[in-house]
Amino acid sequence: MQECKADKAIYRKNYLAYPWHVKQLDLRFVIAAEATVVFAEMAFEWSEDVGGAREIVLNGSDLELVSLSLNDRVLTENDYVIEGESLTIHDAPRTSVLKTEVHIHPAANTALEGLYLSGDFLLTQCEAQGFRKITWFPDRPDVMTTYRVTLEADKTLFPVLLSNGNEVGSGEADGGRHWVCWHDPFPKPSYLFALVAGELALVEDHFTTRSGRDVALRIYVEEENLDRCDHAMESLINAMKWDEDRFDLEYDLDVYHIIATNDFNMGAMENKSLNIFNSKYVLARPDTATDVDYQGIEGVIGHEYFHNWTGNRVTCQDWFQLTLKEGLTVFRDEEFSADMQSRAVKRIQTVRDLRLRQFPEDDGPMAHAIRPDRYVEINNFYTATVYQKGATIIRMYHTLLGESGFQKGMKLYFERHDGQAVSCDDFLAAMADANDTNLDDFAHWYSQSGTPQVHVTDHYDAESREYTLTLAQSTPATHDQPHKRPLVLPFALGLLSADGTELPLQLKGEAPGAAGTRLLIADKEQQTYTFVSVSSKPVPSLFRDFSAPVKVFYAYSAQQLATLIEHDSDAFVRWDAAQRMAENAILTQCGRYAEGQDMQLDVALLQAFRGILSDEKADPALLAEAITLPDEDYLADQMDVVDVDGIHAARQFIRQGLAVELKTLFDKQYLSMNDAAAYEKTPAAMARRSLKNICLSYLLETEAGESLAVAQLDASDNMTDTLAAIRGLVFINSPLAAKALAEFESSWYGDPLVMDKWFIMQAIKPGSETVNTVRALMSHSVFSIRNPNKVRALIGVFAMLNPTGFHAADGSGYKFHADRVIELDPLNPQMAARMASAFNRWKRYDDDRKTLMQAELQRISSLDKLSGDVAEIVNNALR
Ligand code: 0A1
Ligand code: ZN
Repeated sequence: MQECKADKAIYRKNYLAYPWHVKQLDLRFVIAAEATVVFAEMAFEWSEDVGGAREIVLNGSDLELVSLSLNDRVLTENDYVIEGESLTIHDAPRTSVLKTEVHIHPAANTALEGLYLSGDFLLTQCEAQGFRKITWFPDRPDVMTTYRVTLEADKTLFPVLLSNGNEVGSGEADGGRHWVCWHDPFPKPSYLFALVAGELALVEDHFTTRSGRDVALRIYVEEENLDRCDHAMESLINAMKWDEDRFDLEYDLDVYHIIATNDFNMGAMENKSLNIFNSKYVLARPDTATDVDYQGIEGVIGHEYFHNWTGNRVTCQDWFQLTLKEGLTVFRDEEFSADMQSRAVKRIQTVRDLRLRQFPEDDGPMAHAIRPDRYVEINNFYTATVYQKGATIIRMYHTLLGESGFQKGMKLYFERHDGQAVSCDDFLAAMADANDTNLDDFAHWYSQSGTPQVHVTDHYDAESREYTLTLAQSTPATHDQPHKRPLVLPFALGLLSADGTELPLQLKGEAPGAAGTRLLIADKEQQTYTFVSVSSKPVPSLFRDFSAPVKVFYAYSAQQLATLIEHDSDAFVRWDAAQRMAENAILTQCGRYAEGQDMQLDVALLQAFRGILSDEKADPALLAEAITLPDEDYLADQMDVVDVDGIHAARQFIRQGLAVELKTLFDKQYLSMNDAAAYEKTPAAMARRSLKNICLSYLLETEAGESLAVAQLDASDNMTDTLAAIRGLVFINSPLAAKALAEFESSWYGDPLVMDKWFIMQAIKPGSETVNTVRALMSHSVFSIRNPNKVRALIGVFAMLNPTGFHAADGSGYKFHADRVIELDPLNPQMAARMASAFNRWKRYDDDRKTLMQAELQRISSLDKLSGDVAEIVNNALR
C-alpha cells in the first residue's frame, strides 16, 4: 500500500554521512516468479571518526522479513524497530555481520521497481530506491560496497542468470535447478545492482580496449528480436571507442551486458556491466524503426555506457546531486551524437527540446534548481531540469574553459574521486582547480531555478562608428524562490553588416580584432559593451550556438531576421532566426483569429522560406529543421493566456499558405530527396529522408499531397517513410487514412514497439474527437495500462502532444486523463505521477479551462490512498 508522503519532504541541508562502512554484501536469490527468497549477508564496520550510539539503519519496503541475525544471534522484534521504510538496530557492535532472509513477490509487482516480471523473465530496477524492495539494506548512494551474488533457479524456466560484474562460478543443483555466482569488484551503491533471470537469446560481439582488454559484449533479447540488435551493438562499440578518444576513458570489466525489456518505466538503466533497456532503445530494423529511433538508440546506448565513469565509478553522495551524474552524462551523450552525426543538427534538436520541455518546467509548479533543496518523492525529480538543463550547465563549463580546460577538469575529477560518492561542489572544484580559476559565481547555476531572461538593446552611432549593446538579465520569481540573482552567462556574439558580412568585433580600448564569434561573459544585472570602428549598423547575432540556457529578447526587424537566416555563420542562429520569424507570424495571426479577422500569410516569412527552400547546397537535415514551424506547445508558452484553438488555427493557416505558395519548391525538394535509392542508415540518407518528409507534410496541405503520400507508402522500404505517409494521411483526415491504419495494424499486430507507433498516430490527431478514439483504443487487445510504453504512446501522447484534443473546451480530455491517473496510481505510481504532470500548466489557460482542470486536480488530490508520487505533483499544481 502507498502511504501518504505529502508532508514528508526531505531536505538537502539535513544530509548526514552514513556512519558505517559496509565491507561486503553477499546476496543469494532463490528465484521464482511468484515468490523469490533473498538471503543477504552484510559486514558493517563502524566508521572510527563518528561518535554517538552505534545504530544501524536499513531501508526496506514491501518485504516479508523471515529472519534477521546479528553476529549469528537471531534478533527478535524487541531488538529492532521498524518505522515506515526504516529498520533500526540500536547499539550494534563495532563490527557487525547482519544476515537476513526475506520473501518478495515479483509477479505481483506492477510498479516495475525492485524485482519484477516482464514477459517470461525477471529483472530489477533499483534506481533510485528500488533496492529496498529487494532486501533490507542502507539504500542510499553514498553506501558503496562490493557485491557477490548467487542466483539459483529452475534451469528450464530460467536458463540465463545474470548479475553485475564477472561470473565466478556456476553449477547444477538438485531437481533440475542450477546456480550462477557473480562478483563485481567495483564498490557500488545499491541503485546500480541488477539481476536478470529467464530465457533470453543473445547477440555477441567484442571490443578490445586501447590497453588491450578484450571485452565480451552481449545483448540479450527475446528470441524473435535477434535480428534487431545490430544498430545497438554498433552504437555500443562506437561509444566505447569514442569515450577513449575524446574523454580518455576506458572500460573496466571483461563483460558488458545489455538486456532489452518491453516493461520499463524509463529509457534505460546503467547498472554496472548489466544495463537494462527499454526495448525501444535497443531494437531496430529499417522496416520497424524510424531514423529518430535509430538516433535515439545511439544516444541512449551511449548515455548508459558513459555512466560507467560518470555515475558508476564516481557516483552521487545523495539524490539531490542527481545532476552530477545525469547532467554530465547527457552532455557526454550529446557530444557523442554530435560527433557521430551533424553537430549543428544535434544542437538545434537539443535546444528545441529544452525550450519545449524544460523551459515550461522552470516556469511551472514543479520549478526546481538542477540541484534541488527538497523533495518528497525522488522519482519525481528525474526531470528535464536535472537532465537537460543540467547538461547545458555542463556545456557552459565547456564553453568557458574550452575543450582542453574541460578535459583537464575531468581528469582531476577522476583522480580525486574515483570510487567515491561526491557532490556537485566536488565537480565544480575539480573544474576550477584544474584550470586555476575561480568558479564561485558560476555555482549559482546549481541553486537557482527558473529560466533567465536577457533583454538586449543596442544603439549605433554612425558618426563615431560606435555600437553599444546592452544586456539586462533577470530571472522571474518561481514558486520555490522569490528572489533571483544574476548568473554567469557565456555570451557568444557575432555582428553582421546589413548585407550579411561578418564584422570584426573590437571592444573600446582594444586593438583591432578579427571577424567572427566573440565569447563575452555577462554576469551582471546590466552590462554594456561598446564596439568601435563598426562600419555600419550591425545585425547582432546573439548567444551563438545557444551559449547559455536563457530566453533572449531583442526587437529584431523582419529584415534583420532575414539577414541572419540567410547569412549567419552559426547554424543555430540561422535556425533560431527562422523560428522567431515563424513565431511572430503565427502569433500575429492568432491575434487576428481571436478578433474574428481574416488571417494573412506573412510576406517576410514566405520570402524567407522561399530562400531556405531554394538553397540547394545546404545540409538537407538543416533545411528540414529550418522549415519546421515552432510546436504548438512552444507557441503556447509565448502567450500570457494560452489560446489553444487560435494557435492551432493560425499555425495551420500559415502551414497551408506556405504550402500553396511554395508548392513548386516543396515539390522540387521532395522529388530530389525521394531518389528511389534503397534504404541506407547513413547520416546523409537520414538527412534526405527528414527533408523529404517535412516537404511531404507541407504538400499534404495541397491537393497533390494525398496521392504523393499513398505512392510513398506503397514504395516505402523503411519505417521513417511509412510513418510519415500514414501520419500525414491521418493528420489531413484523408478517407484513405483508415485503410492505411488498418493495414499497418494487421502487418504489425504482434509487434509491441511498432504497435506503439500505431497508437501514437491516432492519439496525436488534432481535434476534440480524438478523446473518443483514445478511449476506444484502450480496449484494443494490444493495449495494457500496465505497460509503460503503451501508456506513454496512447495516454501520454494524447495529454502532452495533442493540445486541441487534451484541451477540448468541454473538458472531456481532462476528465478522461484524470481517470487514467487515478487508474494508474495504485498500479504504477511513477507512471501515474508523470501522467499527472500534464495538468501542471493549468493556470495559463482561460478561466473555463482553468476551472475544469482545477476540478480534475482536486478530484485526484482528494483520493484516499494516493501515492506520494502523485500527491506531490498534484498538490504542487494546486498550490
Ligand atoms: N539513470 C537512468 C534513468 C533511470 C532513472 C530511474 C529509473 O527508474 C525509476 C530508471 C532509469 C538514466 O539516466 O539513464
Ligand atoms: Zn542517465
